[in-house]
Amino acid sequence: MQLYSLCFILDRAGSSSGHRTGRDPVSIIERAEVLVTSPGRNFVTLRITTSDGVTGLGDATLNGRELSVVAYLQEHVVPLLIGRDPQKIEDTWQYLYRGAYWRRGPVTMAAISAVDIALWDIKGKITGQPVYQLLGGATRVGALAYAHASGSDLPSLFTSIRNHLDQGFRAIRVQTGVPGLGQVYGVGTNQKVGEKYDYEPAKRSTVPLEEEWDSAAYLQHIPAVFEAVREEFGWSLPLLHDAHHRLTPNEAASLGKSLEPYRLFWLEDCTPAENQEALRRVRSQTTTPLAIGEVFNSVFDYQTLITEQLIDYVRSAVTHTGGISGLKKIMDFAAIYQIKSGFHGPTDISPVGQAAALHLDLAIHNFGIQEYMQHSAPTLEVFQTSYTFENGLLHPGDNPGLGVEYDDALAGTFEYQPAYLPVNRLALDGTLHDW
Ligand code: KDG
Ligand code: MG
Repeated sequence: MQLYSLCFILDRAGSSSGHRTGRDPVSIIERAEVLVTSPGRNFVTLRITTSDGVTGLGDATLNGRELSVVAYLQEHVVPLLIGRDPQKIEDTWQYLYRGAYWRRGPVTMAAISAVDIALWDIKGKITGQPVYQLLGGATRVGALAYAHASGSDLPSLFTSIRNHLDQGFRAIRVQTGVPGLGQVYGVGTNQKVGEKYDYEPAKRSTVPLEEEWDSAAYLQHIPAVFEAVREEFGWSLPLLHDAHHRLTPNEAASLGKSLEPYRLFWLEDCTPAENQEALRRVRSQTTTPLAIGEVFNSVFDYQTLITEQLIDYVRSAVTHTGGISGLKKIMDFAAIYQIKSGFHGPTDISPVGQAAALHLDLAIHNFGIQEYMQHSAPTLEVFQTSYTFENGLLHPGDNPGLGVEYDDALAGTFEYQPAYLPVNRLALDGTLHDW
């Protein structure tokens, strides 16, 4: 059963749009539905339908806060869409962002993202072009993807890396357990040869699971892990690592330094970056490349980081930064400072969000790498995608629009289930720690 679905159907053409930005539209937005499904994990999708019957899909999934975006869309965005010209993507973006008074924030920006992505999908279908063509066309043959490999210990980590290399990945994110700690976020346990790694969704429960954390034990352990991985897999394999915002700037600087000998592709989210100036400390101390931004939602979150070149990669998702239009603005700004993309692509970005990222990956010049965590089989039955993964590269396909179809009947069989990301507390004394 689909719990949340809302349609606004217009009865008088153009009556609710009230905007005057050019000629009368050929078609108008007639309906917008907020769809929630949970094929293994929760996804929120916006489907916009025009008066000509063209539909577009947008991803509005905000992990662990899904229903707040549902409400924002249903109560405050969908009524504004009805009667608008579906072709006016930029005007609609500005209308929802600049016109809202309350700007930015993850909920608002996820909602704007969904509208923007759906309108790009519609424009693609109206023009008969894949979205990347509308963004200027391909500037590469495919987007280099990185996989998530992990293990509680070195043998299981190596198995996981081999599994991903066997699948054709040419860049690997490496996460491991930490001696003395129990379950560590992002680390799969006891993987068998050939087994697909998928630590998501975090075990579903109505309150967040609590995990233990110890920064000193982690800082002591990680360099030895990369030394062992380099010894086993050589020096040409791009390796990435995610610190999940858990370190102080000084600890992050120390980790960056200690990882320099292993030549990482990037160190991600080394410290919480609400305080952008804190990255000056890290940057001045290490040449390990830095990636930040999966929790950011606007260009202002990056302003200091980009203008002072404190990072090397923008980690945002299309789904959380105002869609293709929002993230393209950030990437154009970043390009001036030689900062590249590394768009967020875990399984809580829906296949619609992932497809949107791939179109942008193909089109922008300052592409760096694309995260590709691979959705579960049930998710890919609900969201049928045209993107391909070959020889380590992702391609969005050449279907008009984004290239994703949504199976309503199947989606309706997966009911929303409350689920949270875990929180972590210090092993020493239980103090709640940074993500
Ligand atoms: O919703 C949060 C997850 O998407 C995030 O924790 C995964 O850190 C992550 C990553 O790099 O993909
Ligand atoms: Mg991350």
